[in-house]
Amino acid sequence: MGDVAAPPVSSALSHLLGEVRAAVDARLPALLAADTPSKDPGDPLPSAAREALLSPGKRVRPVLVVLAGELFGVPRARLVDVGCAIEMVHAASLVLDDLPSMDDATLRRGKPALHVTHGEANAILVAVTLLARAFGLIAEAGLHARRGGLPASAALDLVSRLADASGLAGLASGQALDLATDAASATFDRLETIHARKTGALFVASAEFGAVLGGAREKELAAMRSYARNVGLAFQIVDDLLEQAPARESGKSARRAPAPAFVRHVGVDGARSLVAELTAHAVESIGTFGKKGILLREFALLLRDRKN
Ligand code: GRG
Repeated sequence: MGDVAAPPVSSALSHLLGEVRAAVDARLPALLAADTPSKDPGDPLPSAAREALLSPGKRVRPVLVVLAGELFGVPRARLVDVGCAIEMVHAASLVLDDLPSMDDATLRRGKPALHVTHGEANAILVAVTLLARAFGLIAEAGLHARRGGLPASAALDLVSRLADASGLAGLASGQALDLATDAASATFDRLETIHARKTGALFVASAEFGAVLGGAREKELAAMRSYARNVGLAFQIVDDLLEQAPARESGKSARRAPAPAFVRHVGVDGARSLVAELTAHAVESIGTFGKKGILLREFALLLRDRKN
């Protein structure tokens, strides 16, 4: 399968990225605060949770929710909040990933990691809070279908998919396998399983969220899943390539001994070819959508060529 040439980012995608990031950044504080019954100055959790959630991330997963949903004609207003739920699970995973017992990273998004600023116990509690809030806000949308929420059956469907992406088939399992795997002896298959769960699962859930809300048929859902699985894996490998850069560029600094990564297994050139191949597979998966898939295609190429 050949490489896919990178066009410059179209103004349509560039607009969408700007709008979705702004909408997510505007919505996250309100969605989080709904979970804050009182403002007790002695309670460190609300401000720590805000710090973890609102620090400047790329908001890639909510963008994928919107791209997938808009392909099926879902209004953006229906997609942003559920994209924020995915972003909360992602933020929780970053906080946990940085803990001394995990990657032992002191920098995240270019700033001190949450356990450095708020202590380990608060960091764990923030992750639990964000995770609970993510599920809570989707459930609430299902309880308020008539007031701009979601049909209850759709909300349940999303909750179930997010649970799958978080647990024994997703993030938590991927991280446990990652920690249990010796970087030097990791097989290709093991690396694929780790990263499909650690990173791919939330990408898949994001694409599914949009497609499910758009009433996608099973064949269309399968195409979106394949796209997201390939883009997610490629995203992780690019992440590993970027992490080889100094911490001030990648924004993250891990003290843990080398983690299992494709770059170590197949070398830098091999990893770059793998990224190109996975991206080409992703683009092929959405061929079935014809011109409607153009922004998803551009998005895959943009992530392949990203520099941060
Ligand atoms: C929260 C259910 C749950 C489990 C946590 C710790 C853990 C289990 C999983 C670790 C998952 C992890 C950190 C995977 C790496 C994924 C990745 C490529 C992160 C970087 O994502 P970006 O580039 O980050 O989107 P920004 O900062 O832009 O948001």
